[in-house]
Amino acid sequence: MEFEADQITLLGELGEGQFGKVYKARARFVNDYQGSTIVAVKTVKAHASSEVRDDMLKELRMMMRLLDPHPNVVTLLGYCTKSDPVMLVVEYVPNGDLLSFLRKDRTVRNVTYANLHTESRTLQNTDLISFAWQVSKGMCYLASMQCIHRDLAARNVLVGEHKTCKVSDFGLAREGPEYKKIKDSPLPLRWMAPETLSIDRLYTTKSDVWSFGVLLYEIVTLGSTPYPTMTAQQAAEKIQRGLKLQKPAHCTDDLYFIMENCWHFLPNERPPFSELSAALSRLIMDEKDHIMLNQYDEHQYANLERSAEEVC
Ligand code: ACK
Repeated sequence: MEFEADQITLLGELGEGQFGKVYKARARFVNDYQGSTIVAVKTVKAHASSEVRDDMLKELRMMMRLLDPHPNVVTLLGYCTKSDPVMLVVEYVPNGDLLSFLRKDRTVRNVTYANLHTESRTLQNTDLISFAWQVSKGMCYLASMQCIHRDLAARNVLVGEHKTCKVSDFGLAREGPEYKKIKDSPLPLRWMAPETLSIDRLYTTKSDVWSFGVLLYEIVTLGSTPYPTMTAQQAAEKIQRGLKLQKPAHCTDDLYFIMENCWHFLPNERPPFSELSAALSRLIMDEKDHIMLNQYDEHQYANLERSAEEVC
């Protein structure tokens, strides 16, 4: 649905996205509803290059191909291409990105333990496995629509009401089944599969599965940076030579098995998202905790800010 610029009232800045600022906004007449609704509006930077504008339009085109809304994928509500800057109007997801959500829990955890275990305020084992399960369902849907995300990571998942996870940021997404990258641009090296890091830069749904394994690691470690002792370049070189993330001490072998399966060197050996989703739902049903948060040692897991070194 094309919006006129005067149908959108920007209410405040949510943050800086891939292309430019993201705003909370009020939109009139969304989905034939004669009223207004709160939305998120993604804009392109004022003096963005034509390449950045093109990327935003590519994200828009990709989202338009996702015909049915899925509870675990951020829904496109409309766009405003006549305005300057161009705006993408998506559903508003109130609790921010999953990476910050997980890291915030570390702080709450420290405070609540100091205040005699008020566990209800912190994330529990089932919350975390449910996050992973929900993302796997969102990815299952994207894969079924032949959409390769290419930047799946906790920072690109949003958390909604009732701890609902929604896959977001399709800025790098491309139509599948296979996509070969032509030119260099910023790359999320620590999340990338060996075949994507290689000279071929090959992206498939199976390279999204690799990134999903890294996202699982982020969830289990409450948002730590993968391979924190290495620069992104060092990690990239080692991943191509077979390096995998080690099992966090506070997660079960069963859960690590799921993660590790995502990191088969040969893409076709990696499970499809449907299988990952089924395996995670079995863990949710399990009586036992697969992430033993009482044994979680924050000091083992560093949080590095993303930096220019991610760019190659
Ligand atoms: O962690 P955040 O609050 O969640 O900060 C980032 C920022 O914009 C830049 O991406 C937020 N954001 C992005 N898309 C949405 C959305 N659909 N609803 C709410 N916040 C969003 C994101």
